[in-house]
Amino acid sequence: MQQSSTHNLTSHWKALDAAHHIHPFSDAGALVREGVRVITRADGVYLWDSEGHRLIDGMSGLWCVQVGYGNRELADAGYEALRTLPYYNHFFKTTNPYTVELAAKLATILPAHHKHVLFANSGSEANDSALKLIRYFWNRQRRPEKKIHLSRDYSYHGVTMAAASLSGLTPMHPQWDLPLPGFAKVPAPYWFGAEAAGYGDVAPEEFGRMMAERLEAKIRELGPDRVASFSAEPIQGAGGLIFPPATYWPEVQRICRQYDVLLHIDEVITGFGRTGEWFGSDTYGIAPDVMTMAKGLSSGYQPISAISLGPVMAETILTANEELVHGFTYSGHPVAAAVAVKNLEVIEREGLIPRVKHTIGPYLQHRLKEALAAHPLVGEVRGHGLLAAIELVPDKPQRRFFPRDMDVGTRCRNYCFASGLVMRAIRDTMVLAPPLTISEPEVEEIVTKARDAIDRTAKDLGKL
Ligand code: PXG
Repeated sequence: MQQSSTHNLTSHWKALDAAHHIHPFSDAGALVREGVRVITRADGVYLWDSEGHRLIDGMSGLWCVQVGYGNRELADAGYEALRTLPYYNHFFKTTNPYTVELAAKLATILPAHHKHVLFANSGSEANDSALKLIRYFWNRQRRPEKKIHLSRDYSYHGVTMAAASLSGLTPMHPQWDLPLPGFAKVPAPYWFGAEAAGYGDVAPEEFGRMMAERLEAKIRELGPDRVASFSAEPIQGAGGLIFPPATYWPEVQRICRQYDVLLHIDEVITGFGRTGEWFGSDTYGIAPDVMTMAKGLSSGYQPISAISLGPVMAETILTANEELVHGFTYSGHPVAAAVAVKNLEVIEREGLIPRVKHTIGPYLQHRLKEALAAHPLVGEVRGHGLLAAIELVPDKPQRRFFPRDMDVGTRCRNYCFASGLVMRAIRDTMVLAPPLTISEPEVEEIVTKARDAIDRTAKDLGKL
């Protein structure tokens, strides 16, 4: 590289990116026209781009950097494993210290007596694997007709053929002729959107029960003998941060038990302290039959995911007396496992989870409500732990939305970026999920910048 200034390097990288790199979830033509931002460095809760601009990362990357960027201990753990055992697999009656340590550590923190795990490399692979294990379970139980996988509208479970089929975000389907056969959806417990969706002005508790009843009705409609599983995030993340009313999960669990439907909980976003407990299942008192996790497992420092099994599924698989014909080249990769072990140690030693539960989580929620709940553009500020959402709406007293083509959320997101804040827009819901290590002054910076971006958006719309 001959370029002497950062600016020259920036245009060099942008040109290479435009020429050769296809981005996830992006319009390639528009990206080339509008250009990309080159992120070159990160530390704590901050990112820097190639032109030296600093951004505060209100999203922990993609909901994953629990311990913040630049953690030296995680880097050293990875380096040590890279030098000692950069790769080996688990196929030929072999294992390695890093992977077994991680499995054993997970067994001490997982909910609902989960003591066995399989490893994969992404949330999508974990969910794909979970569905295969569910199918295998029912085959072993000699109930092969139980094959339908239920999940919810607005859910996000990943992009493989099965995980995208499971996902309820409808734009994920038409380009790929999905969902595959054998997938069905039920509505999400999205109380803020209930009125706009035609459910009327129901109280959250009542709405939680109504949505659980929808699950029961769907199981009866399809036939309990045909329904294999219900997959759900404890709190729906990429679908717009949907926090279920308190009445929802107890009813859903009762229904799954009553109809012999396996409960698959997707903890890819809600795991590893995000809600102030190890898992969202702990927060909501959920006992999953099978659970999937990724992201915060390694704080995103390495690609690794896991599938854990409760006693019922574990017993069936462990006593099958036949080869389980599944596994990836990189299942339980030693370097990724070493980083994940260190990550869990840091989360525990630094008390990050009690911090989310008792101090920094409540602080973020309180400050966002204080700064934004009365704002004329804001319909609701909701959150739990270090997950928060701000609904931008046209008429404050009513739970109604802007027309989609106004793209109010994107406008606000662009103002955030311009002022050095990464805040995600999901439709017109602004979303925050900062690192678990964030300090109070850093929360203040997010709140000030978010408020400023929402003010500017409101002014554009003639609402301020
Ligand atoms: N389950 C959940 C709940 C997720 O949030 C996945 C599975 C898939 O994980 P992988 O590692 O295969 O990407 C996810 C991923 C967003 C966004 O913009 C969210 C995710 C991924 C990319 C973007 O909110 N979540």
